Amino acid sequence: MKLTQQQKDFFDTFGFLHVKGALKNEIGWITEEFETVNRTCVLNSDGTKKAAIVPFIDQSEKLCTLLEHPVVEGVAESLLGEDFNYLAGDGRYYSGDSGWHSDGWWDTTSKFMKMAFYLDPLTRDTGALRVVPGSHIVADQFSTNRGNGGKNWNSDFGVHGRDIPASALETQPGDLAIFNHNTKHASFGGNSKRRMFTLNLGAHATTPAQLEHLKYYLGAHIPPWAPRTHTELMRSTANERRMRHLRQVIENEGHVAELHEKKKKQKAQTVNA
Ligand SMILES: O=C(O)CCC(=O)C(=O)O
Repeated sequence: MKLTQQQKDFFDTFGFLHVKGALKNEIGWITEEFETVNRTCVLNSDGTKKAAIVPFIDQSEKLCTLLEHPVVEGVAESLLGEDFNYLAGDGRYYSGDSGWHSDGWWDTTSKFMKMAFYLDPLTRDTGALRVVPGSHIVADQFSTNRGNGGKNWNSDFGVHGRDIPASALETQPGDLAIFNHNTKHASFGGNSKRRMFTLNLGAHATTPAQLEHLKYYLGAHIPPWAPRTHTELMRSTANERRMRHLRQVIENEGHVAELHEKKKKQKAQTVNA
């Protein structure tokens, strides 16, 4: 599935895109796999409950195939180019509101985005993803993770976060909700078991600056308990088509284990000081 030029222009201009019904015919097995992963993978190694499972689709052989699914791959290629990178993603039962934030902040050198799958029908006031159109654009009001000189969008504008002017992506299961990592997003009024999972995706890095961004991204996103971006399952079951979206990440994540080790040591030093 390829997006139209209008859809691509919409995404570049407003920083998000709602592709309705794209995976409507597949949503049965996708939801079943979501539930299975959550049933079998809910505890951290210390026995506490996980808030989110990262990476998510990597836990299920069937969900791994989403990366080469003609709809997912076609939509991602339309927005990021052919050899886009798969940068993991999370899955969880969201509970309640999630406040306004960006998923990091990137200048125009690199393009990173999130593709979100919401598995229940959602409306503006029952947890649908809200986005501030155009807030991905590099401008003083939006840059930095909080934006506008460090303002907290949930409290510093004199209105409740739910009254910040925004578009709501009122999704049905099978829709794709896609947004640039810079785009300010939030949700309000969701119940205690709002099911969703995401794919983080980035354009293939072709310049030294983009490669540096990719390495920085991996260092910041790979959780300390998983010094690799993808699971063994994701990699060992990959066909050549999927490998196109894994290879550049595999080649550029070598520094992350060392980075985690360094952070661990720094933390221990701070505790012992
Ligand atoms: O659905 C939500 O409440 C917010 C999702 C979100 O913040 C994210 O996936 O980055």
